[in-house]
Order: sequence, then structure tokens, then C-alpha cells
Amino acid sequence: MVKPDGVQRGLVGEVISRIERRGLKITAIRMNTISYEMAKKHYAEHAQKPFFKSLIDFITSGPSVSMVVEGKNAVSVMRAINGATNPVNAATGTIRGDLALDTGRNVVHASDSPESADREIGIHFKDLEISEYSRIDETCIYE
Ligand code: IDP
Ligand code: MG
Repeated sequence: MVKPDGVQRGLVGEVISRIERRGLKITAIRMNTISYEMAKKHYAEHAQKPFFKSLIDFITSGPSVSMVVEGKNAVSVMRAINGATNPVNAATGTIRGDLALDTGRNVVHASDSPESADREIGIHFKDLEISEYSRIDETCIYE
């Protein structure tokens, strides 16, 4: 997900481009302003954290871009593309390491396990909104 700060900063194309160039396949994409109810479900694991309210307020503050991304080790590769949660610890070359400074404005979200991905995809997308297709470059990307 490109969070509202990424959308406001015009970084949607930059994020999508990094995902596509890595070889991962985008199978669903949508821009919308996430509702309060969706946001609370999405970040349910953080409900007891002190930053929960500001996180929910921010993620619902304007449009964000949600995606379903598929490919070999998609979860770990997406987390690596995004970089560490706190941008100060994010390696240069990652989205957060190149484009962010503050944990609460770290531009992107990615699921932290296949199980979280299934759960989060279910919050943001209906099955019919996810496209099944092959990319023509898959024989070049995969051995
Ligand atoms: P992640 O986005 O790298 O998976 P999580 O620990 O799941 O990181 O936290 C979710 C989001 O909540 C972070 O991306 C960040 O925007 C925000 N967040 C996490 N920890 C803090 C904090 O200590 N202060 C403010 N915001 C935080
Ligand atoms: Mg997380």
C-alpha cells in the first residue's frame, strides 16, 4: 500500500515502478480513502499501542493506493523493497531509506507474513477484483 503521505507526495508511480521492475506482478490495485472501520481491522494487531489512534487517523486521512502483489517470496521481497519501519534504520535503496524520515510517515505498508497478506487482501479486495494472468517476462525473471 502507498499510504496517504506517499500519494500526497506524488510517489505512487515511484513505488509501483520499484515493484514492477523487481519482477513482482501486480494483480489488483485501487486508490481509495480507507474507512475508519477498515483501518481498525487492517491494523488490529496494533490496537493496544500508544500510536494506534494517530496511525488510524493518518491512514484514513486521504487516498491511499492498495495493491495485491504476487511473485516468488512476495512477502519477504516486498518487506525488503519497503525497508525498516523506522526510516532512520531503513537501508539506502529501500523506499523508506530513500524517501522517508519519520516512522509515522513511512510512505508504504506491506503485509508481514503470507497469513497477514491473506487477511489484509480480504479487507481491501473482493476475489473478482484480483486478476489472474502471466507476465510475458516470467521466463526471464524465473529460472
Ligand atoms: P510495518 O509498517 O513496517 O509493518 P508496524 O510495526 O506493523 O510496521 O507498524 C505499522 C505502522 O505503524 C508503521 O508503518 C508506522 O507507520 C506506524 N508505527 C509503528 N511504530 C510506530 C511508533 O513507534 N510511532 C509512530 N508510528 C509507528
Ligand atoms: Mg506491520
